[in-house]
Amino acid sequence: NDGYRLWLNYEPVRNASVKSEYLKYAAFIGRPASGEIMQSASQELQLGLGKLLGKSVNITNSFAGKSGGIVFKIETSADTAQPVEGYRIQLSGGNMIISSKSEQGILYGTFALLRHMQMQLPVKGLNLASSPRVRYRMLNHWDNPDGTIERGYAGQSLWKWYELPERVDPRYADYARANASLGINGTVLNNVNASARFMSQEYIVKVAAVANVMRKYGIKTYLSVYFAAPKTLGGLKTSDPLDPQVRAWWKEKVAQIYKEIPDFGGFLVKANSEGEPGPQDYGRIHADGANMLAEAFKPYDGIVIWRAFVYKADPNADRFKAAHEEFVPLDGKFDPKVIVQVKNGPIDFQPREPFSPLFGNMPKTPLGIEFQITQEYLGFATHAVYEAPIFEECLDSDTYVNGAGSTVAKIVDGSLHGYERTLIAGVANTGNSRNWTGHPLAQANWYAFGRLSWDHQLTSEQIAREWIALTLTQNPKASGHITALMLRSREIYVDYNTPLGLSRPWMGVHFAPEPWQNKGSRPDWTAVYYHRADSIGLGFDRTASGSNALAQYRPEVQKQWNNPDQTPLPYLLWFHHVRWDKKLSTGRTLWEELCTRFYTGADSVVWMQQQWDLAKPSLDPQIYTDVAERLKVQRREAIWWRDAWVLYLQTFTKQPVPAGFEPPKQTLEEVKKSVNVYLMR
Ligand code: BDP
Repeated sequence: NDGYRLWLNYEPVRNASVKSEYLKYAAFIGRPASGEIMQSASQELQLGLGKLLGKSVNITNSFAGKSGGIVFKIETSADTAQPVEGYRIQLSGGNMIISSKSEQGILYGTFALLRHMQMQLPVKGLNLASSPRVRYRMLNHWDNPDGTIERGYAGQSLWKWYELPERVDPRYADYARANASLGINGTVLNNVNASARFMSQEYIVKVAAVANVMRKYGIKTYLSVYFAAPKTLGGLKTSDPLDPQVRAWWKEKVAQIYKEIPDFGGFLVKANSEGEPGPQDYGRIHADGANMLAEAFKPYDGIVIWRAFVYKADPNADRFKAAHEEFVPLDGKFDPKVIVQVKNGPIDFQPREPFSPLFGNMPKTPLGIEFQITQEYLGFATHAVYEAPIFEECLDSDTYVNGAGSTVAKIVDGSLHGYERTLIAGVANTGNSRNWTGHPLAQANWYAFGRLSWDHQLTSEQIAREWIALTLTQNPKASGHITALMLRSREIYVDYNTPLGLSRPWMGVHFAPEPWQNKGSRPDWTAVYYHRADSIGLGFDRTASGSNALAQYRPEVQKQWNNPDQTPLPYLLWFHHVRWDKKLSTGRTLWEELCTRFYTGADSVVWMQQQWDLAKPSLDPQIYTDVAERLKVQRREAIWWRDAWVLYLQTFTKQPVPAGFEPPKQTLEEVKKSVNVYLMR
């Protein structure tokens, strides 16, 4: 098993009694006359049943009166109140019926049934029904036209622009199958730091060839746009969103795209952020830019997704506050076709962040959430970090904007403010590595993102168990060890990387420890800006005595984080500058607690190795070895992180490593040297 098949392994069902139950419904696949999505569903079912049951099952459209098969049924509003993409699977008249109002729902039901069968669950009383809670469930690829991937650690881009449109890599279809199996229904093919070339006719036809594959699996294709394209590609004098020629250019551009891609999804825009062009270059506001594009989409189904990831180069500002400051005043100013896409936290995909204070504070604007699946800040493709707890923690956070229970999830799924256009996006971790994600366990992050984008009520543990059963093993003991490893992996990483609410101990590479970095072209592009270590203590004061970023939250939330004595330890240094010798709730001083976390974090990687080894007898040898070797790298790098932090912070605390922990074997200068190797050109 080289990991290529992901969670669609379709291993033969070994439990004989379960298998004979399944075989009772394997006489035929009944598919009414249909479009291409239902054809994909029937083909997938045929493939799955073939492998699971070792039987080739025919697809037929003349199944009236027959029994013993699996039948697709399109329902009308009179039959069911379920949302369009929802499905139901039931036994009726000797058949198994997969019903939905849409072909897409049938496809999702088919994958749900295959999941059920892969897990060898019983048929008796089968009644599975599910609907997505969020409308746009999408991956954002940060893939560049030259095949590189920004913050990608699993090889080169899946999209082979130089071969398209004539050669359509078969892998595109497998990518689409994997996503559809989770309910993902949109994909942005190119990096938010976008190239204007995607707006050219040459590239539009390439994109159309990819979209033709995605369409068969109910996935819409989107593009990131370069805001200055009217100038650079169109030859206009300006890209000012209020200029009539610019507006006409975008209208024509969108029309040109729809000619080639009739179901085109829309645009994703990063504007006036990290050097990207945008409406502010012309003295306009974000809403001017977004609304101009929305106008171009008026005749079509497509949407404009405008990112709120902005922070200006102001030496006195707290970056934490930037998005809220810029976007809250724009609430109510966006066209209804615009969704504002907000990163889960206020800074940037850190191992742990409080939820973004934008959630709940723009009630008149649909806010989508953006998570990062690729492990930019989570050890690239060598550290095992199961991300579902990160997603879950944010979605479950209570913003209190409409009283208790106003969770981020309820804002994102539209139920709190009545948004109809709702969105969850994940920055993809895929590449052309044979196993798609580099680290075999990183597949679980793609899986978890997809499952949560469909249903944010699923728990991290449920999803982990499911993924393990589909992908690695169904042996209960082995599954227990791997579940334990996965569920603790994020806290372990946080402990050796950024404990107690530290953040961003990096410069540009986001790989090696650099908490000492104090030189950058702007203050918020240094590490010291974030942790603020000095002879007195550590952490960023964001209370009223500091930047007062806390004021961007509701009083109930402020109360949780305002008082350093009551702030939960995971968030402590996000909001407070704490004295080195302050006693924490654990009974240890800040310095002792930090050391405890750095050391136990790094040592816990050994525990992860043990869990993985205990599962070995039930694992495919190739996957076992791959993960075991990556865990060795993780162990070595966790010690590196620990030593870097401990030695660096000692230059402020002047205190020894607490008793019971062995002081680092290397000096700070030696660690810095070894880090510099990774930063050399
Ligand atoms: C940061 C990445 C950078 C992205 C940026 C973004 O370091 O590469 O371009 O986010 O989201 O995390 O636009």
